[in-house]
Amino acid sequence: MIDISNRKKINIRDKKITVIGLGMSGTAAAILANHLGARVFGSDSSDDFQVTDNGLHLLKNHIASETGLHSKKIYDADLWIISPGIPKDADIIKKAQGRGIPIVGEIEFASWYTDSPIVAVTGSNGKTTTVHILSEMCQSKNIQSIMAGNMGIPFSERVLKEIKKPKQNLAYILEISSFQMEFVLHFCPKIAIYTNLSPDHLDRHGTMDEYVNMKMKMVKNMGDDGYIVFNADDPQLIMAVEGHDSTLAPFSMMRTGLTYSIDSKNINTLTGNPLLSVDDIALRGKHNLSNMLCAATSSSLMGISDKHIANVMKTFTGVEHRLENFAIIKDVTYINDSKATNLDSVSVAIQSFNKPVVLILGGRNKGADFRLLLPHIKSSHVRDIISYGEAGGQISTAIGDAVRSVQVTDLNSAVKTAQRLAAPGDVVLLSPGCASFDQFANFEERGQYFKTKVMEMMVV
Ligand code: UMA
Ligand code: ADP
Repeated sequence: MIDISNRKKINIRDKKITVIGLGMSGTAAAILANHLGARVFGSDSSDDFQVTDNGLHLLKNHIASETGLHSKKIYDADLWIISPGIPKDADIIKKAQGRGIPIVGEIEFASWYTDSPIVAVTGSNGKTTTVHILSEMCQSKNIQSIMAGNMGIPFSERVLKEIKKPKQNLAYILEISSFQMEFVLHFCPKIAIYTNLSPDHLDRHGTMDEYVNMKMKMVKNMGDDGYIVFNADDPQLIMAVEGHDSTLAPFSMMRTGLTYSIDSKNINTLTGNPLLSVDDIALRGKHNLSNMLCAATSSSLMGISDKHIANVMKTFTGVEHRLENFAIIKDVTYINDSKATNLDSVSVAIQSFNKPVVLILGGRNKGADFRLLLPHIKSSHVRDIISYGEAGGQISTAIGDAVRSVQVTDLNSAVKTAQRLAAPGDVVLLSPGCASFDQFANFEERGQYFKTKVMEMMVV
């Protein structure tokens, strides 16, 4: 076995490493471990096209792998690196633990091989948006910011790049999910950021407490030289960060006396000087204002000037699949919010419109109770709800007769129904509140499909 108790002394050369899961992160971790001289074996129980293709890619890099099963060979290892998609209570994990094999997640593994500062962003919603804003803000004369993590670029891939071409001024802006924190040991960001906390991924974590525990593992190794940037409008977060050794750097939409604060017109600096007018911020929505404050507070800790922060606020226009306004057809506005996979993100989406909304909800439920949406729906301009997919029945039952609703089988039928129900001036909003996996490979594919189906209507 490899002794992983001291991060600085971990040596994987000639050691046997099994990588479990050959998605994006497993594949990148296998290539990094191979580059560092380990004898790597990749294993994935699936034989789908992408996984098989990744196995072939490893083969080209002289890395052995298997797909479609986990054979006994996986236990012949000094260390396991696991992908975020594999839950810590999986049978294979328990067996490996029983045999004394040390297990680390892909983020933990990659973090051993860089000394560049890490800014780690987590939260239930707004992670990807904040990571993108923050990365733009940090990109400056003294810092080259590198995005990675849950936003879709494996950390291992970026670290390997750094190993091959070292640079002095790198800073990693990592998006971190609760899944990625299940197996961390030494991971220690310089700045840890919490955007907000609300129920999510309860199908995996079981309880809200367990979900929050995973999120808080991100700061467990940080000391008094670290900073925790957190949303001070979120009571659960205030409690969660209380008493930590690191310096607390709150951001808030309501409080004053912070690095940045908001009044009715402007975002102001700590000294009370206006940074910019709220109307000059390109990205719409109150939740995005919160994301901006979060990124600005963090950038300021990274030594970025107010002027540069304000410039990014003026020019950043958002990330695809997040309240993406992509078409106006016959005076109906179509919004793709496919990344809204929990109820909190649906709630902020529907509060963002002051026109009648035809809302499309559906997909695979991640353990949410859709009745919690009712008060938000009632206080919004939602006029119709179209539910579809695996969770369609549950959604339809939860909505009852709160607003007009109709259940259909799939997203294609949902688009056609929305087109029929929408009148000029309306908004058709795909903000599904569910995972995509019942009918799509991921939320990106679902969003693209939605946009394609809507655009096809233009030519009919
Ligand atoms: N598998 C096994 N054995 C098992 C169980 C699973 O071999 O017992 C295999 C599966 O067949 C699969 C692989 O393990 O091929 C698991 O891969 P993965 O799901 O970890 O997928 P990756 O492609 O590595 O993507 C992961 C993140 N996926 C998840 O957390 C589910 C990606 O986040 C992330 O972008 C990527 O790493 C980058 O490093 C996606 C996500 O949905 C976008 N994240 C969740 C979210 O944002 O809500 C947390
Ligand atoms: P994450 O990476 O945490 O999933 P994203 O930035 O991808 O966050 O946004 C996911 C969904 O949440 C989108 O529908 C987006 O409109 C919504 N959202 C973004 N920021 C926030 C926020 N601060 N609070 C609530 N919802 C948000």
